[in-house]
Amino acid sequence: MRIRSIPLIVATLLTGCPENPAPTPQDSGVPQQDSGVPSDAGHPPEDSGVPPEDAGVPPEDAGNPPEEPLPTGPPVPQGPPNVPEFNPAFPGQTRVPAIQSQTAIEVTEIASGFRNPWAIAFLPDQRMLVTEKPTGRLYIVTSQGAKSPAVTGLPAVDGRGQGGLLDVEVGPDYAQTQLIYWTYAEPRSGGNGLAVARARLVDGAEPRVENVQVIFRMMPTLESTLHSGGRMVFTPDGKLFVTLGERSILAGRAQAQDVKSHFGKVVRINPDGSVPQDNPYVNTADAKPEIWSVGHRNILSAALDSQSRLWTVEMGPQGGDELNRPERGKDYGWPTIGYGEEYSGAPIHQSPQGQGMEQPVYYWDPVISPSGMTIYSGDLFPEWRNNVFIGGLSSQALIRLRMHNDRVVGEEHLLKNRNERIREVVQGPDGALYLLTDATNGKLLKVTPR
Ligand SMILES: [Ca+2]
Repeated sequence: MRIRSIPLIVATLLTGCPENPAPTPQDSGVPQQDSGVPSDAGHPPEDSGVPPEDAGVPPEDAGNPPEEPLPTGPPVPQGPPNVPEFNPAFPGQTRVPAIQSQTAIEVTEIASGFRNPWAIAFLPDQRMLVTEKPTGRLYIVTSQGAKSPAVTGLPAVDGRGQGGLLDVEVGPDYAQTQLIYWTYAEPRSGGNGLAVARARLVDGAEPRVENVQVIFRMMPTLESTLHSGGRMVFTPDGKLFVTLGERSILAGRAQAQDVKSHFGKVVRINPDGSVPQDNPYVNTADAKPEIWSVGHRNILSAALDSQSRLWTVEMGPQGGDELNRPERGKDYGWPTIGYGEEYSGAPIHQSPQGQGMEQPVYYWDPVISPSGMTIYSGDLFPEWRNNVFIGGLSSQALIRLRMHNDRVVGEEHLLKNRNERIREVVQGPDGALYLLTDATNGKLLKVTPR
C-alpha cells in the first residue's frame, strides 16, 4: 500500500531550494496571537502539550490503585532506524521500553470474507456496521457473525488504491434519527476527493440508506489514489472531527501547510456540515473554515481519550509514523519537519524540529503503518485502561501504548504470531476489542481475556 516511487526531486523541491525556506510562524498559516490562538514561539518543544504538574489536571489513574513503577528496559525488538541522524526532541519520544500484558488474551474469529474491510461502528443493539474499502459496500454484522446483504443506497466510490469506502460512525442522536455517517473517496470530474456523507439507515432484511446528504467535501479535487485520510470522531459536545490526507503526490503534499486547502488537515464540523464558529480559521481570509489543525501527512487513526481530547496517529514517510494530540490551530509540521525520509532514502526534512511547529508525542522509526485506534476505557482488561491501541499494517501487530502524563512510557506489539495486517481496532460495548484484518479475505476478530 505504501508507495516507493516519489522521485528525488520532491525532496529537493521541498527542502533544498532557497525559494522554499522553512516557513516562519507567520507564513505557516497559523493565526497570529491577536486572533485568539496562542503562539508557541519561545517555548521549548519539550513542553508542548504536557500540562504542568500543578495545573490541577487530575492524574490519569485517579480513583485507581497506585500505578506501577514506570517500565524500564529495552524497546520492542525492531530493525535499525532508517534515519539515525535525527535525534528525538525529548527522552521517551521513540523506542520506549517494551512491556507485556499480564492478562492472557483470546482471539475469536467472528466473521470473514470481507474484501479489505476498513472500519467498524457499533449500533445501539451491539450489531456492527462494517465497511469494505474497494467495493464501497457496507454490511451489518451480528455479534455472532451473521452478515446482512450489502446496505443499498450509498453513492458510488472511487475504489482505487487507498480510496474507496472508509470510516463509518453511528450518529450521536441515532436513537431518534437513525443517522449514520461515512467517509469515502468521491469520484469527481477531474479526479476525486474525500467526502463525508450521512443518511438514515433503514434496518431490516434488506437494509438501505435514504436521504443521503454529502455534508463535507475535501477540496481541491485532485487525481490521486493515495492519502485520503478519512477517520471520523464524534465529540461529546456534538462536533465531528475528520482527518484528511495530503494525497501524497507533490501537488497535494505542498498544500499540507496551506490553509486555503483541506489537504493534510484535521477538520472540525457540525453534524450537518456547517462550520463551528469557534474553529481557529473562521476569521482568516481565504482559509478553509473547517480546519482544526494543519501540517499532517495521512492520519488513519483517531480517537478520544478519557478527557475527550483528540489523539491521532499519522502514516508518516519511511521512518516517520507519529502519535499526535492535535490542538486547535496548531501546526504539526508536515512536510517541513518530521523524523522520516522518502521511501527512496532521500531526505525530506532538514531538521525534525522547527519553531512554531509541534513535536509528535511519539514516533516510530522503523514505522508501524498505523490504521485504526482506540483508547481503552472498558472493564474487561483493567490493566489496559487509558492505554492507546493502534492497528498495525506493515508491522502486522496490534500496538499497545502505556501512557503517563501524556507521554508514552511502554510499548507492546500484540498478535504478532498471527501475521495479519490490522486495519481497525475499536472497543465494543462489552469491553472487548474488535479488529479488522486488511486482506482480500479480511476477518472480524474479537479480543477478550482468556
Ligand atoms: Ca508532524
